[in-house]
Amino acid sequence: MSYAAIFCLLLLLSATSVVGTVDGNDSTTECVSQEELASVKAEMERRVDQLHSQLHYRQNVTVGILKDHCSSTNTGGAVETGDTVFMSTVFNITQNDADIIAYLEKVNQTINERLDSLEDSINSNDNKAGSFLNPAHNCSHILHQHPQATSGHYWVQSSPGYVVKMFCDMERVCGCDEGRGEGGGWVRVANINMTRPNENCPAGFRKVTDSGKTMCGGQSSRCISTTFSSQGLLYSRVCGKIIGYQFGRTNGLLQYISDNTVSIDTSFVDGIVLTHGSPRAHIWTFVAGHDQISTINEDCPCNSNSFSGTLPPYIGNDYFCDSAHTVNNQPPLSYLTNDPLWDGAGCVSGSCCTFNSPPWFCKNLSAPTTDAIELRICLNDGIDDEDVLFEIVELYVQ
Ligand SMILES: [Ca+2]
Ligand SMILES: [Ca+2]
Repeated sequence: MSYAAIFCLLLLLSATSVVGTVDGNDSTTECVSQEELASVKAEMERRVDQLHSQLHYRQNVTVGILKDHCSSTNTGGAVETGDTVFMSTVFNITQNDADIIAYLEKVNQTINERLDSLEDSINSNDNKAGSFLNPAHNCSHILHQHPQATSGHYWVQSSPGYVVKMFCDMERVCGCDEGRGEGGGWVRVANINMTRPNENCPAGFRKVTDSGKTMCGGQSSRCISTTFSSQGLLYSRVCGKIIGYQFGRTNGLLQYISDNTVSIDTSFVDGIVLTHGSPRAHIWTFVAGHDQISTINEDCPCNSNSFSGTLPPYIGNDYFCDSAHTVNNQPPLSYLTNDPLWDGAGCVSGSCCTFNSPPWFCKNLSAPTTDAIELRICLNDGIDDEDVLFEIVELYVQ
């Protein structure tokens, strides 16, 4: 390989992010295999050594030695000291090609800066679990090996032979665990926060701004879906929260209560449904009840003992239910941004919007899986009549 080609390759290596941070709704998944990693590392180290020795040589070798070298490899033209001599030697070009030499010098400098940076990065993290060169099985593994590890981005092994950088929460993020020894080590797989500037909704979801709130809403009379990959990580627990808003006259679980043949695959609820796998396995449902205080079947099931509906067996008790309406009449057709859904706050007397202690849910799955988590907003009427919107989605697996 020619020096020019090596320099080009080095530039490419140092200028390109070979791996990406995967987080939340970032659909860009860039992985690199262990073999590729080891190969890149070995090549980096070899070239760092090579480049450093070349630079050392360039800086210290005497003009006499260079003259000898050039006279045997070049056309025997006059040589000068320093960089020009080095470049004319290495690239077999004449020192008169000043522009080329200046350009190559610039390239050379850029490569060195980036190699130094890479070298620092490699050396500083070499032996820690969850580092670039020592990826962990999962976040819990890191916490087990380093009980004082703090929350942040770590390298974990995803599908066999591949690693990916993910956010590990080392605290009891969802409050699912009693103590740090047992808790922590959750991998964040979804992180949408519409209060951040320029945050986008997943494809297909309506981006709505009203009363200073930016939200992601559904579509008329159906479920719309997005998925969050586990990056191949095996998990058996899911926790997280969704903070949402209500528009108009949502009807809770009325669709299922009216027709108990309605399956998990259709709009059995006005709300948000989390599932995994195919066929869908239920994780958690976020029900948007009609209002907080009436006792009809379109309100939250826990609002009153007089609730007469049968809940979908596929959701069991794994749900939150909330409404932003606090009066028992026809709510206005507007966005109710003054009272977020599923936050466990703003609950009026008689309401059960604290059922299951929102905002954080914790779910133990029946079996470990690597499935992506699917989020659907489901509505059974038009968005001129009702909508369910989310502002924040945070999901973790362990
Ligand atoms: Ca409805
Ligand atoms: Ca609330």
